[in-house]
Amino acid sequence: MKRATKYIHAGSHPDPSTGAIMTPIYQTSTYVQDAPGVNKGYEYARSQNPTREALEEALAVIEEGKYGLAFGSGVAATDAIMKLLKPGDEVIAASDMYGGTYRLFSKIFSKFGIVFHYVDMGILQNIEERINNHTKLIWVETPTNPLMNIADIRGIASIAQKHGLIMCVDNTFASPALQNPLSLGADIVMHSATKYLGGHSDVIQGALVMNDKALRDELYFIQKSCGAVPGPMDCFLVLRGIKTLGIRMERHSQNGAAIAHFLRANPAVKKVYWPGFEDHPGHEIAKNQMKDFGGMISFELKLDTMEAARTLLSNTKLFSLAESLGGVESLINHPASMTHASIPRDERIKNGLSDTLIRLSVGIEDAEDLIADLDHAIQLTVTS
Ligand code: P1T
Repeated sequence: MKRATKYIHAGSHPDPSTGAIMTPIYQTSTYVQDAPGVNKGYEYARSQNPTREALEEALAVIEEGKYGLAFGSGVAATDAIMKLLKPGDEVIAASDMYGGTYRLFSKIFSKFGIVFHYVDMGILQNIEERINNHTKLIWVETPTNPLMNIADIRGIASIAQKHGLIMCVDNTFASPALQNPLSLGADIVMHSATKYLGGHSDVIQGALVMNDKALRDELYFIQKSCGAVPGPMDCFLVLRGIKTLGIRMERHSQNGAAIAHFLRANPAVKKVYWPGFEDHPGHEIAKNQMKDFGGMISFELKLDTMEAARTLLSNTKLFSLAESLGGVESLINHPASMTHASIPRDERIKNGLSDTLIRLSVGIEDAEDLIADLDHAIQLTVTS
C-alpha cells in the first residue's frame, strides 16, 4: 500500500457494534465482566482501551514497525524506555536534543544511578569511543532540536548491533512521513505525538514503535505498571491527525524550504540551520535517510544581542511566540529561555546553542504570507 493511502486507513476498522467508520472514543475506565476472568478482552482502561489500540496499530503501520504504544506525553514515552534500564547502566545520547529529554536524563534518571554520556553524533567515532561493558542504550535525535544536526541512523544502528545495544531514535522533528528509523536499523522509534502526528496543537501525547515482540511486551508492562497512558479523546485526536500527516508534511517541507532560502538571502541574518542546504554538514545523510527536510528551521541574526532577538520574537504576527512545534500554524521560539532553559548555559553554549538562536516551526499557511511576516519583523529589528 502506498503511503498516502496508509495514513488514511492505518488502524481504521468499522466499529464492530455499530459500523461507525471513525473509531469511537471509548470514554470508559472499566468494562463489565460476565464472571471473574470472563470478559471481552478488556478489563480496565489503563491496560486496554479500543481507541488507544486503534491508534497504536496506526502508529505501527505509519512507522513501518510491528508494534505501537501510546503514552500520555513524549517525555512519558522516553521515561518508559529509560525504565528498561537498571542502576549502573550507561546511555550515550546526543549533545544537542530537546531540553526536556536532557532534564529527564540529567535530573531524574541520573538520580537512580543511570549514567549519561552526551556526544556529537555527527561523528560516529564519538559514539564508539564511549561504549564500555555498562553501555546499554544509544539515544538518537535527528534532526536535533533546535540545531538541526543530523545523525547517520544506519551507521549508528550498525554500531548498536555490533555491541548488542538498544538504539532508540526520537523521530519527532522528521515525523514518520519523512523518516522511518526502524527501516534503517533502529530498535525503537519515539515520538512526541504532540507535534506533527497530532498536527493541530490540541493534544499532548507520546508514542513508541518497535519490531521486537519481547521489547514490546516489556514496554507494555512498563506502560501499564507505571500508568502514563493517554486518554481516549487524545488518542482519537492523534488518529485523526495521522490521516492528513502525509499531505501536511509535504506542505511543511515546501514552506520550510522557501523560508530557509529567504532567511539565508536576507542580509540581516547571520546563520540558518536547515539540513536542506547543500553545505549543511549532514546534508548528504539527511538526503539519504529523509524524504524531505520538514518545517523546522533555526537561525541567528547578525545583530547578535538579546535585545534584537527579543524585538524579532515580539514582532511577528503570523508566527506566534510559543513552545512546541509541528502544528498547522507557524510558531517562533527562543530555545535558550524557553524549550532548552533546563540545560545549563555553559553546556548549551559548548554545544553551539547560543543565547540568541531563534527557532521556527513553519506551518502550512501560504509561504508568501509567512515570508512577509518574517521580513517585516526583521526590518523592525534592524531599524529599531
Ligand atoms: O512535550 P512532549 O509531548 O512531552 O514531548 C517531548 C519532546 C520530545 N522530543 C522532542 C524532539 C521534542 O521536541 C519534545 C517536545 N518539544 C517541545 C515542546 C519544543 O517546543 O521543542
